[in-house]
Amino acid sequence: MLQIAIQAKGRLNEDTMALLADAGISVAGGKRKLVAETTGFPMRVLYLRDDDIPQAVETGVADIGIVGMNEVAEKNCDIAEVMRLGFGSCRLSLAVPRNAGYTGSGWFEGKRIATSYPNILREYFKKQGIAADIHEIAGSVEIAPAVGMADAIFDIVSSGGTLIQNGLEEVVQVLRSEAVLVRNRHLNAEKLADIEKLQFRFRSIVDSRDMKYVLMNLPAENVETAAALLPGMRSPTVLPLAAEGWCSLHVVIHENELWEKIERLKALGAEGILVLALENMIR
Ligand code: PRT
Ligand code: ZN
Repeated sequence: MLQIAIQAKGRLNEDTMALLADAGISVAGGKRKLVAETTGFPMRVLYLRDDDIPQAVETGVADIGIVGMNEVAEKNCDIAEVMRLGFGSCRLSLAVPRNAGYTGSGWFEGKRIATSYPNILREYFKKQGIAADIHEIAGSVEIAPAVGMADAIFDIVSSGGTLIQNGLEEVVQVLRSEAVLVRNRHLNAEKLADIEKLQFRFRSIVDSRDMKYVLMNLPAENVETAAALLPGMRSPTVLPLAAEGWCSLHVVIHENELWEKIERLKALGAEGILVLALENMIR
């Protein structure tokens, strides 16, 4: 049976549990237990700290795991990325005090940088040919410059609010990250087949997340022009209406282009437009 390692508590826990639930997997019991059984898929859940997930997967304590790409990169474990999951987005960035007179990456030469991600930073500075002094600290990295522990920091940024609150300015984005499904590299065929099934469920959930199901009435003569506006779909669904010369068009549109597409469809005579949330898109 597959064993999946997920974050016990923290920023990835809620979205991970929601992804499992959407995939029809319910996890038994409270979070106090280290291991939990599931129904809806032959799988056992192992609750860990996110820092421990890459190694747990590498050593086979867990077969698969859900963790931030930043942790995978930092721990440098020999594990395989199965798929990106579209939540927990953030970046690992260098930030300096706003009044530091930052001039470019050469500024970091000889400076002290506080971080919880020393390996990624060391690698970055090596590539850039910069010799800086990396101070590994476990938490509250953003206050290090203010208390004189460092000249700059290398930390996770999402909205950027924490940096602003601490008088810091993001100057270099080194790594973009999101939650990923990872797996052990040495699994038997049965486990690999189970992972493929799981991936299929996750894929349809992730793909449908930003999509809308749109229905409208449209003059039949404009159906072909409308279909041309909607690339990416094999073909939209067109149903005749009782009213002569009209049809009903059903399409799936990405949230990012929803309003732009709707305006253009309206210009083609679309009426009675309904926009519905899409729960799942199984390809
Ligand atoms: O207890 P455990 O070790 O499991 O958890 P943790 O405390 O080490 O990690 P946790 O729960 O804070 O984060 C888990 C993962 O969430 C990270 O490894 C990232 O992959 C991802 N993630 C996404 C983030 C953020 N966004 C984020 N904003 N992790 C941390 N932050 C921090 C950031 O460092 C800053 O201090 O949140 C603060 C607010 O960020 P702003 O920019 O929005 O102000
Ligand atoms: Zn952690």
